[in-house]
Amino acid sequence: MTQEPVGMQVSEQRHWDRLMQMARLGAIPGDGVNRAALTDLDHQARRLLLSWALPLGLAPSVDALGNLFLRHEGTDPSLPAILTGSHMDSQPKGGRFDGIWGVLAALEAVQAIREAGLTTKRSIEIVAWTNEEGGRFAPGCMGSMAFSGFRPPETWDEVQDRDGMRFGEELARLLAAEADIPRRPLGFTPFAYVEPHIEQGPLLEAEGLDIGVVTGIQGSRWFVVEIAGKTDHAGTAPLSLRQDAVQDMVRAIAALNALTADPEDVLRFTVGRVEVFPNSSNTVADLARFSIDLRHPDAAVLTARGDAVAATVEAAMTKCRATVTETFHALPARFDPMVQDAIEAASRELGLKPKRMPSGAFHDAQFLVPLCPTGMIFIPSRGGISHHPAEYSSPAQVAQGAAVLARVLRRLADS
Ligand code: HGY
Ligand code: MN
Ligand code: MN
Ligand code: MN
Repeated sequence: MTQEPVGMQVSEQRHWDRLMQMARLGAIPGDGVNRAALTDLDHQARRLLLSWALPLGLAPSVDALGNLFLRHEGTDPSLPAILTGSHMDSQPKGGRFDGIWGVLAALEAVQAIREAGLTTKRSIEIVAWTNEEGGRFAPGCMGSMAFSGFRPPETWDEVQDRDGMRFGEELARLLAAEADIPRRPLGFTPFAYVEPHIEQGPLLEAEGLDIGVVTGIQGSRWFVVEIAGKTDHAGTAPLSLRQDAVQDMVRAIAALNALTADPEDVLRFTVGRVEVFPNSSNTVADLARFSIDLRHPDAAVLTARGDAVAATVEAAMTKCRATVTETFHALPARFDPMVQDAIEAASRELGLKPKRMPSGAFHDAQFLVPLCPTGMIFIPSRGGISHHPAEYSSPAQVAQGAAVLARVLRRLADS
């Protein structure tokens, strides 16, 4: 138990049990999770969350993007609420904590406040954002981007997953399955937003510290590159006459590696998804499609490198035609000092060791920054591992993070 002088009791056992029960939805070998957005597993995870939240008296609601809210009513419901939470969807070969810990920590923190018989002036809304990962439907952060007005909700209706399912149809299926949950308009302005999330990096563990007081998030840009050639017979077509989409893709990626070479090793460049059609060993490919994930903390560098992607790919083409589409652009974000100070103070009050640090991963919080004072609480990730089945934070660490959040929520909700 994390002792709370003010009467709030975060229950380590209850919180851990819920995390492990949720991890069974989409469990994969090695203690991992594969729970993509808008799948039946996602539906089941939302129902499991509701089964814990509704008996507490939290009021559920869902908006047009499927963002799910659970409201703890304050003594003055007219005041802008405190928003807290994260996402429930995972990477295809993800872990048991990325995203979902933030949602369950918010539930645990609000439950600790209510069980202590404490009221708060402002209401507190727990949120589970739709499709943060972008693993099934790219890009990520669709729910928080639509909520914050960054993109209109219909932007992604036609986005398809690898089975040809459309985002708009899958979203409609989810909303139909949750017809029993009251609807709410898309978007509102919170008083503040606090997102608990695992660090997904090695710093806290390496320095023996407990809580990350996140100062900001680096910028991210996603692109999809399509290279169109011509199918040909692998045994008869002369190499000199081929329009081989795979060969030109290889040239394009080599050229992008040169564009993104960075002696300081700050820039991040990832080709995580490659698709080849018709994907037959004895047919020259006429279509190659690959993803680009580019990240840097400096907006100018991210702009310069990202804006050069299309020209770099074009210049690498020998016989094929390339199209480059940008699907995601999140600017570097800086978190509000007031929220950072509240997280640091709560950590120290609990005898924990905090560290101010940036986030290499993007988060829904990035899109709340223009809307309201925003901050994030990190807990350590064992070995810095994430987006991997071995992702792990201990029962004590998840409970400590929830205890810090409970104090931060109370402080903000009474301000
Ligand atoms: O990709 C990211 O940075 C986040 O973890 N989804
Ligand atoms: Mn995440
Ligand atoms: Mn993630
Ligand atoms: Mn995130």
